[in-house]
Formats: sequence, C-alpha cells, structure tokens
Amino acid sequence: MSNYVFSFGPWNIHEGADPFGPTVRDSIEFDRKLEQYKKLGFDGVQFHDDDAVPKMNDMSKEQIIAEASAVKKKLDQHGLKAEFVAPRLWEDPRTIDGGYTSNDPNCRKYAVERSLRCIDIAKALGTDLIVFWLAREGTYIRESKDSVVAVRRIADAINAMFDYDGKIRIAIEAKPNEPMDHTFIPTIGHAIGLGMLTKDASRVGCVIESAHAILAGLDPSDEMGYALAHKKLWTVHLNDQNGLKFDQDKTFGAVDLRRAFNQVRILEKHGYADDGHMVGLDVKAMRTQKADDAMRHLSNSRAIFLRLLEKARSFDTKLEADLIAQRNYEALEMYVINHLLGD
Ligand code: XUL
Ligand code: MN
Repeated sequence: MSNYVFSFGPWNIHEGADPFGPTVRDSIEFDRKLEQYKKLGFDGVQFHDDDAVPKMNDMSKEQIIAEASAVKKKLDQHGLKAEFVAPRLWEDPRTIDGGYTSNDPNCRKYAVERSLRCIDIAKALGTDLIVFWLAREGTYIRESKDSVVAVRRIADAINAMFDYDGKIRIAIEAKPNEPMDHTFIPTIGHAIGLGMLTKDASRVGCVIESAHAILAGLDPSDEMGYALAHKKLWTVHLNDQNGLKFDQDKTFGAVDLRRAFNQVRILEKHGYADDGHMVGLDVKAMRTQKADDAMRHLSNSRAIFLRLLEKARSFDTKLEADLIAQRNYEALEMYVINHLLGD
C-alpha cells in the first residue's frame, strides 16, 4: 500500500538524559540498535559521522574509511541503507564558538577538515547525501559575529566540500535556535538561499524538521511546500512540538494531528516518495518511558504517518475543489475535521 521508505538515526534510541538530569535507561550498543530497524518497520539509517566511526578525531583518513566500510557490511547484512551522514560539529572544544563561523581560524579549519572526513564516511557507507544541522553557527550576542561574513563562511565550507568530492549533495537542516539564541540559517528559505552563494546550487537542498519549523513560528507543511516547489526537499525529519519551547522531538502527530496530516498530504500530493526520498523521523522517547518499551515512539510515528497517509488518499478532492470554488472555507474546515475524526 505504501511506497514510503522510513529511516531514523541511532540517536533516536537514547538513554533519556536531559540538561537537568542524567540518563534513565541503559545504553544500547550500535549493533543491537541495527537489529531493531527492520522489526520496527524501517529500512534507512541516518548517521552522524561519529555514529559510524566514534573515534574519528584520533584516526587517519584510511582508518576512518576502513571502519566505515565495516559498518557498511553490517548494513548490508541487515538489508539496510545509509540515508545520509551529518558532521557532528557541536561537541568538540574546537566548535564552542561555532564550526564554519567560528571567530578562530584554526577552529574553522578543524570544522572543514572534519567535514571532508564526513564525506569519506558517507562514500564508504554508500550514500552521497550529507546533512548539515548547523548547530552552533549562530550567536548568543549579536555583536560577536558579522552575519555577512558568517554566511559567506558557511558557503565557503560547502565549496571546499564540493571541491573535495564531485558527487556529494548537501541537505541543510534549518533551525532557528537551540543551542544558539539566533542561528544564521533559521528557515528553509535561508537554506535554499545559501545554496545560491555556493559554486553549485544544484547540489544544495534541504531537510525539513517539523519541530524546527514550528520553533520558527512556521507551519511545517508550508516549509515543505516551499522546498518542494524548488525541488529541494531531499529528506525530512518528522516529529512534533508543543509550542515555542525546547526542541521536543515528540512522536510525529502526537501534539497536532491536523498539522501532521497536512505534512503527509503535501508529501503525498507532490510525489515525494516517488522521487526516491525517504521519510526520516527525528523523534525521542519520553524521559519517563521505561526501558522495555523505549522504541515504541519510532513504530508509533511510522504507524501515525501511515494512518494519515490513508486519510490523505481518501480525502474527497472533488468536495474540496467545490468548497474552494465557493470560497466556503468554514465548510472545508469542518470537512477536514470530520475526515480526520473518521466520519
Ligand atoms: C537537532 C537535530 C539533529 C539533526 C542531525 O535539533 O535535529 O538531530 O537532525 O544532526
Ligand atoms: Mn533533526
């Protein structure tokens, strides 16, 4: 029934630590996590570079490629595919003030070199897609960085990556805040615009995370529509978010079912899956969840997506067109609600 292929990252099975308290569940080894993917209904694995090669900062390029190739074998054994690799540029002491936009040239150099190693890992894992979540590319105080210089520096880093490899594509995951007060690439319009500053805009696309759009005060399905109109929606991070607070990564559709329906609908209407894109989730189990059922948020998110897909496919588009022609949006709204409620 569904042509949709789902993915998540190993960080989506996690120990429940938050900024105010320690872990509440035991760690699960990467290999054990891989065993869960198919059982949960997933075929794609999202990676940070160090999810694949944890000690990469202490290794040579050749060692990194050898270790990533061993991970690729494990993916093959499980019948899984790497969807993308994202350079983790927010934990190292050299990225305290940002990676590509750091005010320290040595730190910027580190960020670019790490990104080239991330490309090596992506190639060894069999994907040409790099995701940029630009975690610390922003400011806590406006005066600390020149935003013109900063944006050009991010474009320069992308150019260095394009020079290094002729095939990789970069999908930018916009987010307006957290950990920073303000980021330089807060929305998908910014992400697509940044591509135009690089030497090859055709290789720069985006990832839309539902929660990040909501944190920017935007409707995620409209962000998706904007990216789809530009043919730039190369993957998604579906989840949910209860208003303007910390990035919650809640189960997809768990807060606002109608908002989730509209995301599924725009993807379905515009052939997102037919273009070969995976449906990525970026969801966290609640900290209160006991360990024995702490993967349910993943299968639940997928199940909610598929139920909303049925709703998108059974939506009466003739009625919709009639009500739009009559400009009877009150009736259209009630039809949407009745449809979602099962009438
Ligand atoms: C952060 C976030 C990350 C990225 C991957 O808010 O969503 O998990 O998706 O680096
Ligand atoms: Mn994400």
